[in-house]
Amino acid sequence: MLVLSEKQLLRGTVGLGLTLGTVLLCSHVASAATFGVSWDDGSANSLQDHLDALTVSGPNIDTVGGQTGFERFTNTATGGSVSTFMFEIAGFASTNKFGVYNQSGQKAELFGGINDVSDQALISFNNGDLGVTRIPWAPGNSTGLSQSIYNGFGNVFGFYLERGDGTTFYTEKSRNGGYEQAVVYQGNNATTLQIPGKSPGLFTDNEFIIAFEDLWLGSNTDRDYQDMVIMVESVKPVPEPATILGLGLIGGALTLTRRRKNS
Ligand SMILES: [Ca+2]
Ligand SMILES: [Ca+2]
Ligand SMILES: [Ca+2]
Repeated sequence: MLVLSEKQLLRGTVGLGLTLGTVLLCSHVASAATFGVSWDDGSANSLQDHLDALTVSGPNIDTVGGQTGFERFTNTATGGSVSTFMFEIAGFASTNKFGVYNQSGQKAELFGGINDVSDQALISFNNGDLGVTRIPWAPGNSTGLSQSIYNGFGNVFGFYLERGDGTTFYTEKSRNGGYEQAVVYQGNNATTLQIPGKSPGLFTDNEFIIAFEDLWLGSNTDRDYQDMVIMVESVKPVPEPATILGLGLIGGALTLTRRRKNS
């Protein structure tokens, strides 16, 4: 009879976990968002064009190959996170809103129609409660400083875009009828970006760019993904389904081995 040691079994399941993870990752990449020609004068208005225009040095952000697929996030040790408004190129620009939502769908607005480039929102995570401070900065409008507290919001969240007609899209595909309405890029510690009004700075790996498409992909849409583009820092992606599956397999295998040893 073949008896595997815990170490051998663990090694085997890690391999299996990695294989499954790779398969899931591949299928994920295959289903990554594809871009269409923007209806906002498409020739020089792609998400790629606009990110390139903010790139001071280092490699350009790859809007196709750089998609992470991250859907949900949580806080890091500071208990705070700054979001900076980059750009929005959309017919709905004056009425679109952007914010974070929790697992039960509660929304906390970070930016509204009044906001524009360089404006910032500071999120504070306070042991289950969420505070948001919205700060307008030049260039653009200079009014609208405001603060809100969301009790019991929690600290696991995704990002949403809400249109003036109430239609809302989420970073979680499952909430959009399976369609990817947002693309998410992670900093590479190599590209220096300058958002108008801000000092140039390195796009570090605790920073993410969230770029939304505000027309549903299940219907007529231009898929330009530059309808609302925000940079967020000091947040951490929560484990992807592939990681959870892999850890579950390892945990299950260890329990099985221990039971065998005990009996
Ligand atoms: Ca657009
Ligand atoms: Ca501004
Ligand atoms: Ca669009």
